[in-house]
Amino acid sequence: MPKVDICFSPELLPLYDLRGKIAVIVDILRASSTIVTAMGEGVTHVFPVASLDECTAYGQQHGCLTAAERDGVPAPGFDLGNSPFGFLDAARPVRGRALTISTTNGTAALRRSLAAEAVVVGAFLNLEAVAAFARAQQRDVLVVCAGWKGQFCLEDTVFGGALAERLAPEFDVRSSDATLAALHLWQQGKSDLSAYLLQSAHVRRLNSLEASKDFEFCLRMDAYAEVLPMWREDRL
Ligand code: 3SL
Repeated sequence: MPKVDICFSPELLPLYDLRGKIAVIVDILRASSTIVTAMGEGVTHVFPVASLDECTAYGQQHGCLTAAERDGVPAPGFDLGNSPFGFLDAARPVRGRALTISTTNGTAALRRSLAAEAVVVGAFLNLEAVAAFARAQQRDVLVVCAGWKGQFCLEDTVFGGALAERLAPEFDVRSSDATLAALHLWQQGKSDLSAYLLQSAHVRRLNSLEASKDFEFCLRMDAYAEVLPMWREDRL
């Protein structure tokens, strides 16, 4: 039976063997939610990159939209920051465009997970798309939480619990303490996810940056239930 495991921080990735597994990269606030939104709104493909210099270079090389964030605020010199609402702005249509994006934690976590058999981007916005892919593949799943600068983040872990709940009982969600813990957190918070996650450090950071509407948006369950950003060669 395939298994669901959860890596609480990219710093812990060296402890995991990604080979043969599906890596689900999750940065609920906000990189994975933003990438799902971008593709749901018609962005053709995404180059997630770790550094701002790479983001500039990819933008020039591919003539694509550029988006970048550092420490929760848009990095200067790019078309967009890391808000999903940047891709919902009728004044700047994104349909048919390609995108390169660099964020503090999310895109770096993805680049560090490329040894997996399949690398997909997960968010509450596309939870069912991720679950359906895992069911179809019947492979072990490792949820890679982007966290914050190497530290644990509640919202990413709670996503892991939500995914585990959807995959049980077809998948083993009981033999990893990390998955058990994530399931407990999800079950604790799911009846009012917004109130539950309001306690998290990242939400406080976003609120202080006046990005609280992003928070509510990123919790919209299955709003893009058909969207599954997946790594292929050099892009999503
Ligand atoms: O760290 C990241 O990748 C970002 O998602 C952080 S923030 O939501 O833009 O603050």
